[in-house]
Amino acid sequence: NSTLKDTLKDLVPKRRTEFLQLRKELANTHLPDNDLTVGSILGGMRGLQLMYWQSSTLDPNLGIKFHGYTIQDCQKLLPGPKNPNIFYPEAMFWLLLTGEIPNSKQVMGLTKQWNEIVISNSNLETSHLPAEVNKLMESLPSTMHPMTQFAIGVSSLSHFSKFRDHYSRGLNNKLTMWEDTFDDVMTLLAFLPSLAGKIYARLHGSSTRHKGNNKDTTSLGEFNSKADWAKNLTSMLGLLNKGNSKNNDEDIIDLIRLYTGLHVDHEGGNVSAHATHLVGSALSDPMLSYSSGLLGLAGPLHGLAAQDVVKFLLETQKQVKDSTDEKQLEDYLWSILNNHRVIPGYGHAVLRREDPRFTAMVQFTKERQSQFKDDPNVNLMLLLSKVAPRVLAEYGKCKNPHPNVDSASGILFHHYGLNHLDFITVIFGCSRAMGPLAQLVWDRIYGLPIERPKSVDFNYLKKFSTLS
Ligand code: AMX
Repeated sequence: NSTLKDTLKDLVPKRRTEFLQLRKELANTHLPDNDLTVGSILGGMRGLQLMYWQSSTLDPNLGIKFHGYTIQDCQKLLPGPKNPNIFYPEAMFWLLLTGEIPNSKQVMGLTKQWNEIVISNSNLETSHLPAEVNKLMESLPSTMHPMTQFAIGVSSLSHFSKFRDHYSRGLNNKLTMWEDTFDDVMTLLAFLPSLAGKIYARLHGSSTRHKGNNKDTTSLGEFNSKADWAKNLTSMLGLLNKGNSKNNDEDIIDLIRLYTGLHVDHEGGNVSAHATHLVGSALSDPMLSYSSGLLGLAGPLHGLAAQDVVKFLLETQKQVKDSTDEKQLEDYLWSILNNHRVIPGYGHAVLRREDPRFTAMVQFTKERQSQFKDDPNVNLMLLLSKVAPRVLAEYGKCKNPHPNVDSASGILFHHYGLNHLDFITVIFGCSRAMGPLAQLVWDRIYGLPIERPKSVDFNYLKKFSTLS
């Protein structure tokens, strides 16, 4: 009379032991007619060149390159506000799609197009979202994780997908469907700041309307049809005019511009990009495709690490008597590792050096030292980036002991008043949309096929091992 779970529980110890034995025994074994080893099939396909990606490649030692341009190149070459090293994310999207560095006029034109999409497709009486999406978002429990709300909001925009509509009516064909994909991608990117603003406002439980009428819960700040995408995102999160004289509005906008410009793409194999590409390969529309990417970004080993890092830093402040003392920090890190937990914000599946995106975020703090010098959490983040690699290298397990992309960003948002830590990954999701969605346009241009790898089962693998 045992239940399904009890039956499974009985099976687990034997099956797990067999599986681990098989994985060890066959690590270097090639299956018939297969160039891959069993080790790579069972090891997350690490390092296998299995995908085509148009816009970016990740060099384990140099970091990400967008059409050959490093992050430093982009900081120098892409149009942005006057402030050094800052560029508009719109400029990065242009580069991702075309491989060309746009000029300022082209970037301003793109911003204008996105803002017009928002204005002309929203019911401005209630929000800067289509009325149906706004209604749906209002119906979600405000306690639901922001990333779940975000993925629901993005998939609901599929209701307005030109690609889906034309496909169902037989109006597009293989040669032209990239254009509908492109138009949907523009719609989706245009609405991301309003959607993020909506979710953030609802987290606060109360909110004000953009025109001062507080019966609606649109966003905590204004949408400005003349502002760039990142400025509107910052504003709609209510991060402007916080009244703290030390924190200049222009700096927080620049942080969001830099962050959302840098996190757009990290070649194709990471979970959010791969999920978008995989789902898109079934000709699901861009909204459904990217919604699946967001659900992957919501995993703690991927994008959620950003919020985990901030929680970890705040917890470290509580647990360690003096967080400026390297020895105390080292001991604390060892206690984490000895409890079989990971140190969030360190390590990477592909990179084998400090993440250049982390370097760029740290550079941002150095350029504004007077603002950050008295923030104990930012100082802890900086000190940990020296201590943790030493500890992780001695620990000896992880292939890359250096800080990754998520190590610095969250605590900088926190510094500027973003106080709902669960929300941090939503900002990552606004940025990450650009790379996988640019790829989706190219998937359609090239007519790439549906992805359908072959899988193998336990009984088949067993034949090649001593378990048979
Ligand atoms: N702390 C403790 N242990 C770590 C570690 C860390 N920061 N990074 C890796 N390890 C461990 C792994 O858990 C693994 O242990 P196991 O053999 O017991 O399973 C071992 O070291 C080998 O791992 P690896 O080959 O170096 O890394 P991976 O490709 O399996 O995983 C990653 C990569 C990012 C998931 C891992 O480094 C990790 O968990 N880091 C902490 C979470 C994090 O910062 N994620 C954000 C990544 C960036 C992003 O996608 N946003």
